[in-house]
Amino acid sequence: MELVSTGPPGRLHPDRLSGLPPDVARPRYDRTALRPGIVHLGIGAFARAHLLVATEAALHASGDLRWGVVGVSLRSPETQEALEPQRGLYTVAIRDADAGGRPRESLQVVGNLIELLVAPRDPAAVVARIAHPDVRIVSLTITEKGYARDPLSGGLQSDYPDIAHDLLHASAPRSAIGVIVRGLQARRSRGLPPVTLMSLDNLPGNGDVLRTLVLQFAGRVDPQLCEWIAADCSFPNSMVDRIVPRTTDADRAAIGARLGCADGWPVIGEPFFDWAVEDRFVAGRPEWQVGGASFVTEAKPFELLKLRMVNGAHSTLAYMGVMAGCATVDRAVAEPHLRTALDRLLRDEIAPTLPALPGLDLDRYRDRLLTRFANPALKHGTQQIAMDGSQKLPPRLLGTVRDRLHSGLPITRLALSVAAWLYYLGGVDEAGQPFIIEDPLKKELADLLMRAELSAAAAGADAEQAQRLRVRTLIGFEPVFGDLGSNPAFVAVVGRHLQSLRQHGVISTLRAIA
Ligand code: CS2
Repeated sequence: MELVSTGPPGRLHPDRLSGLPPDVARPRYDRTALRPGIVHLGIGAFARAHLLVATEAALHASGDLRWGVVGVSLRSPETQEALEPQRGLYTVAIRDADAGGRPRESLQVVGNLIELLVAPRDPAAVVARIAHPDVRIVSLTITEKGYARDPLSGGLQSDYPDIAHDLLHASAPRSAIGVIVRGLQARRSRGLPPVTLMSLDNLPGNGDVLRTLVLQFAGRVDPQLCEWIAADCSFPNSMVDRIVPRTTDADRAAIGARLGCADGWPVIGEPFFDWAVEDRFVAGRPEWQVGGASFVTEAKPFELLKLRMVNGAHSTLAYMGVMAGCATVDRAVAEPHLRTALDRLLRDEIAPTLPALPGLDLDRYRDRLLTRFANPALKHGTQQIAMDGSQKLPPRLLGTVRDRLHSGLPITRLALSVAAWLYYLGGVDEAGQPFIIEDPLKKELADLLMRAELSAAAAGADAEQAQRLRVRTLIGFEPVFGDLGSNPAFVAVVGRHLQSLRQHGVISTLRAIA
């Protein structure tokens, strides 16, 4: 008699799917027939709560099983280690509260993740996957810092250690751009058709950014490869939106209890889902519209809307929230002064910079955004959003600042968001609790803060002059602020806010500019 495997004891596993509670959604297609149509680089929580959920809906609706996902981690083996024993199955928990404020949650086990690779462990396997005949799309969620993009020129940072390594060594690439180009090189040398390269990161023109970097890298490797990629592969821009807080051990325990078996890495998300993607797929795509995607001719206006409204507001709440002792976003927006200030920032300074989009009601968008932030079931950590500020400020806040300065419009509230980041970089909240700053430019930022203090001290007893020097030094940091450092109006207003934050704290400062 053949033994039926049930996987590791008590663990989510294909053999346990039929025994899950009836209210847990699960794959209704033959998982064993899935083909590896998509290679996704950066298989973290966001992709698993967004792209893969839309892909699951498409698989259910169309029965087209060419769109299984190969998930690649570019750094840590944690996702693979958690999901391999589950054969790639994992749970998505969608959480909000009912009208009475009681938390509610719906669970779905997603089945389209068919293989997990860890690039540092086996880079050749990742390159081989991209060069697999069944693969049609390579997608990415590698966060802003994963692109190795020079903040000033917008081009490839070729002295970035992983890029420098990947340019020199054809095998064993480490960077996302290196992995992609080596994968495309292998495809071309095997005579395989081109693929679509799709960035899902929070960058304006994310597809265009990816295209520039990939072509620059490929041009250094082989000009003919570069021409082939430029002519035959496509790089659609896209806007993605779903709040996905980091999974905690308490989430794992609660979800495991509902499933009746353990899930090593479930993901949490809000009910809201938005995805506008340019319909430029050279080798086909899943029917993602059934999972909530809109196919558009131009995604940039949607990206601008989302980055400036959702992410600009998020970063503002994060820096002010951390400093004022609000550990989660819902607690930050429950603070009346913060909520009012955020509402006015969105309405008065951000919304007027956005291009009109047919059918979009910005007031409703703003109201819905504040409701999303108030979701008490998400427990989205302000520190999680606060990380990588040097990468996030330019696309989220500084573009808006530039547009308004260019039109001679006031930037009082935007400048306060910028000052809140500088205030946060001090590393101690208003209750005196120190915290760790996570940022790829952490060392540069620490040096900068030190330089700012030294120049302030050198200015002697005049406190105002010292403050001006401090702020000028900080805003003179070109990788973040670019030319804004030489704009006296910007420097002056950020300086005033920073001084107020340091002297009176977040809430009193907000009260004063109400
Ligand atoms: C957040 C985003 O962590 C962050 O920086 O602002 O991840 C945000 O939750 C998503 O972009 C929402 O779509």
